[in-house]
Amino acid sequence: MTKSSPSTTTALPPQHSPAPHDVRAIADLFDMRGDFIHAHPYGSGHINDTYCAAMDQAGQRVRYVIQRINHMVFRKPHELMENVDRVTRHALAMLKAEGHPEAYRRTLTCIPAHDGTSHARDDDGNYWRVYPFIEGARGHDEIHSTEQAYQAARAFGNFQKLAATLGGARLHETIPDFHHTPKRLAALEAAIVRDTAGRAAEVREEIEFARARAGDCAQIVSLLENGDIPERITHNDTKLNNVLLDDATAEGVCVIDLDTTMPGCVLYDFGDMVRTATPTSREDDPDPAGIGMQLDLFEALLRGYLSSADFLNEAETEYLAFSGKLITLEVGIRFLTDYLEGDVYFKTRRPGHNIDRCRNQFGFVRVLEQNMAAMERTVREISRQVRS
Ligand code: ADP
Ligand code: GN1
Ligand code: MG
Repeated sequence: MTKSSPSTTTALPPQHSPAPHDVRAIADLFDMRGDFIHAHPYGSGHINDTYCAAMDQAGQRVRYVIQRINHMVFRKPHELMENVDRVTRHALAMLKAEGHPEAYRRTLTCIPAHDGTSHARDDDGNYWRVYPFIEGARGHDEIHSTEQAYQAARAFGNFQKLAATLGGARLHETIPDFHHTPKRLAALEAAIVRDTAGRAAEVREEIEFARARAGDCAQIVSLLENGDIPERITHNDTKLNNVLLDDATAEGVCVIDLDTTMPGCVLYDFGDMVRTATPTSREDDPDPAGIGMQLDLFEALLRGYLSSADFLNEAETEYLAFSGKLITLEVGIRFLTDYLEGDVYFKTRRPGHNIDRCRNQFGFVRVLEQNMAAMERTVREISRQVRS
């Protein structure tokens, strides 16, 4: 079964977005080698402010992504951009070394600011960066075929494989403890106590749902702590719309949104693919009652991921099925926490958006629990096939 309604990323600005920025003035801070034509808000990311800008370069129209880094979320933008710069330069060097004919379409590359650095600050203290717009490909909020699932997962696996060859110092942790699920649960408990927005009483059921799964929250973190699972460089935000698939062939062309690329655990990356690619409803569907899980897409993700991520150890392989449930639980906990805190972290486009998202995620956790045995069987079968 595949999803029916076509949907790619939308261009709607979020409800509480700041007044539109003067993107022409921002473009002027960078070495764009062109004349500004226009820009509009772009994509459906929950964190940064993203614009698609058209420039005239000596008579040729060229598009760029101009992005404001959300520095309330990423408290050290310099460190973040140092990571992005290192990872993207490394990717470009590898692509060029293998003689790839479209190296600049296969990785993000930073357009330098006039001082040669990879980002610039505006007069309001905002941090900005510019990437070439990857043409002929797009990020999807939902997918429609097993081929798309396979290709997306293969691209994220390739990204991890490439990151493993990055030399030099350990990458900065752009958000400390980003996937420390027990600490996410502790943050929820603290938000319940503060009850800043006076909403705790209306979400008792969701709070109990999360508390009942405290044991699950600790699972991967303890395997990391006891060394059964190694630390690797991971992407940490592998939702489906963070990989651009070729419009014509569905091939995973470019992994984007590198803000959380840092030391982590591969399972959270695979899990987030499961969370975003296999449900039958969207992340913010307010009615999770009818939500289902598409096992054929799970199998395709697995095949795609294992086709490139050929370095997994036994424990990593064993927890692939569980990882989808864990990150769905974690993201649901984060939406619930943000709802209690008055919607300060994730962009929201309507009142109650975060609690709708939370209910959807928790609904999907239940569905994954019901499907766990089948998913584990699939992992055993496919990993045996891939290894032999
Ligand atoms: P956020 O952190 O807010 O999710 P992203 O970096 O994921 O921001 O960008 C938001 C959206 O913009 C993406 O989902 C994708 O659709 C689009 N996008 C980002 N970078 C590019 C790019 N270089 N080329 C084409 N589209 C892009
Ligand atoms: C955010 O930036 P975006 O929209 O790709 C969030 C992820 C969540 C996701 C939930 C830095 O991802 O961690 O899983 O929303 N990114 C950050 O959709 O918090
Ligand atoms: Mg994104």
